[in-house]
Amino acid sequence: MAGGAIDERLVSRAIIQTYSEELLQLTDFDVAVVGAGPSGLTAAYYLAQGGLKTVVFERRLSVGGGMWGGAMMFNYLVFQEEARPIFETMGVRYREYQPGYYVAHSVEAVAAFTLAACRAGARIMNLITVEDLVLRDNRVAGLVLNWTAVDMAGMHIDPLAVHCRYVVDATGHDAEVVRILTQKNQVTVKVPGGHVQGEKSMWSERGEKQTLDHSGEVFPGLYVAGMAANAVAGGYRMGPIFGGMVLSGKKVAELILEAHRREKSQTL
Ligand code: 48F
Repeated sequence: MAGGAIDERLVSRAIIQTYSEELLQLTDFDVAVVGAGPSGLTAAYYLAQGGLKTVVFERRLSVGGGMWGGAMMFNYLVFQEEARPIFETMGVRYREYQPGYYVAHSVEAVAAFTLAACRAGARIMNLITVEDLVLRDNRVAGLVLNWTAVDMAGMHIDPLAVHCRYVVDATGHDAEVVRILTQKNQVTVKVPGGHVQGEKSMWSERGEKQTLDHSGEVFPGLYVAGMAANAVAGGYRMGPIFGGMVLSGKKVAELILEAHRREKSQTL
């Protein structure tokens, strides 16, 4: 490049070609994580770290979900002792507030979790909304995607389908993927009641425990993490404590890695 001259056609080609090549790689992969909040980013980090081809689909322009604003826009996160190793792994700086309670800046946390997931090898595709699932033989086999802009504009433009072996619903309070599954297919999921129960009012201690207890597979190939896990099973809201979110993401990643190992050893 001579004297700082910029060829904007080259810039355009670089963007279009690189994105398209990446997209072509993503028609078939191991795990889709829906939602780039704390639970989804954590799951993506551990899944990619474990060697699975992992893609995160995030509807919004920004990743981080409910992490950015802390609580009521006081942008600090609180987490408890059990989650400290995860914040350490992601490289988030924090300080102890009281024994067993830690605080970290929410913007630093979003940046660190996102970078850790990317560096572990997870692909993060923002501006994409998951609007449906692909099912085969009573198992989740992929996702149906559209641009969020198409969705927002209410334009009738058909989506695209991608195939993968496992899906993580990390869509937060609405548990969107599980709702779509049960509403469109008249199937039940593995929680009392068989469908999304919706979260109860706030009780942090119980909510944190329930989130972790309920994180896991709810339908063949479909796992729930974070607030989605809590909402599906009707757990208590836990409010602005983030340990349960990240522990949930890690737990789901470990369950999927284990399931993948089992499946591989059966096919050998
Ligand atoms: O809401 P969110 O941060 O979920 P989370 O990981 O964490 C919850 C906490 O942030 C907080 C809390 C903890 O005390 O209560 O709320 O469970 O992130 C969910 C992400 O999923 C995206 C959404 O934009 C957000 O960034 N999302 C939701 N539905 C879809 C989606 C969809 N259909 N397709 C793609 N992304």
